[in-house]
Amino acid sequence: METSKTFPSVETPDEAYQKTFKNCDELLPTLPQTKGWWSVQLFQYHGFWIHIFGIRGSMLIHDHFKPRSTDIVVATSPKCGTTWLRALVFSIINRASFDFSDHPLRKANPQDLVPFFESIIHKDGSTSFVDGIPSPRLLSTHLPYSLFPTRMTDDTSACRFVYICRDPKDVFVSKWHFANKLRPKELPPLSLEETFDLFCKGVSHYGPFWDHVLGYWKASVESPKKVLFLKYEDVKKEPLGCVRKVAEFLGVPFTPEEENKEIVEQIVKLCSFESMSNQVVNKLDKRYQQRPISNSDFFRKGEVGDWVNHLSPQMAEKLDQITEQKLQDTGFIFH
Ligand code: PAP
Repeated sequence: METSKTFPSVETPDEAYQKTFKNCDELLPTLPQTKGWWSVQLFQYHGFWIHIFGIRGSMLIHDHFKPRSTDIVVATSPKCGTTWLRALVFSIINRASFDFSDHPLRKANPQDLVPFFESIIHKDGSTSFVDGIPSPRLLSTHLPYSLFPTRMTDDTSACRFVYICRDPKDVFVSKWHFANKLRPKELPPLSLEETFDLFCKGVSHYGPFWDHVLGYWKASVESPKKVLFLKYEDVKKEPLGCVRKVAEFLGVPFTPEEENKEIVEQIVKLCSFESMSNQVVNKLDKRYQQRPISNSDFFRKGEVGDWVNHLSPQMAEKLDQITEQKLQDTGFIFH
């Protein structure tokens, strides 16, 4: 007893890290729960439906992550263009380091080049892995903006977020296809109608979708130097302009020499759906990857407006109405 008074026990970083795991385990049973679209359970955490991994990741980031001014976080609600934005940001930041004909994006899926933040923060049972990534660190997340600690989101810290959103009708269709791929074969397939109902109620991974979008939208209006807000449809329509905008936002605008060498055009081409979905690495099946999800599952159609092939006019109208209502007085519109 006397000894501990004289020499108060100092927590090692790993002990503190384990404490967060414990706190998370204690918290989970107290949260509202529901079945996810595939096998994982979702918990309602600070207003969002998130699986255990995401909540634990968020708590670890909150308690232990040491941001750097050079950190870049690619943020999305699932199926809004995560894979595409990861590829674009990676190639913008590393454009001087690689030849386009022998580029890392031709050998690796973007998720291996821009790792999932709430997942790698778990790696190796301490923060050593994430601390060891050289600057500038490129990280990807599905976490809502409100779940990041203020040391990352307040204006004084220079770490930046690039967010992409997408028409919820296309997001829903993309998510539904993806969930059916991931769903264990023993379970019946998810019907479009049943899943649509859940999506409208906000019950989907990292949902409600609209709250996720609005969190980043408001932050981008309040802090335009911290959060860049993009739309999938705009990037499809004006990819060159969007790539220039991202580079400028990240403090690495294209020089006249780079423009002359058509570097922007090469980035757009390399990251296009056609190019990426045809790379051998992105055709790999999960059986070869030791992962629950295949690289190929991240490439389906890559189009704007595919919802017309799946949703009835009534379903589309319902989603549009919810969107209009949720976005009322926010200054944000999808189109
Ligand atoms: P994630 O959030 O689960 O990581 P994400 O990459 O956002 O997934 O979603 C995949 C969607 O982006 C798919 O849309 P679809 O189902 O409507 O087809 C996928 O086809 C599309 N996608 C992937 N890569 C690209 C790309 N390079 N350009 C445009 N769309 C893409």
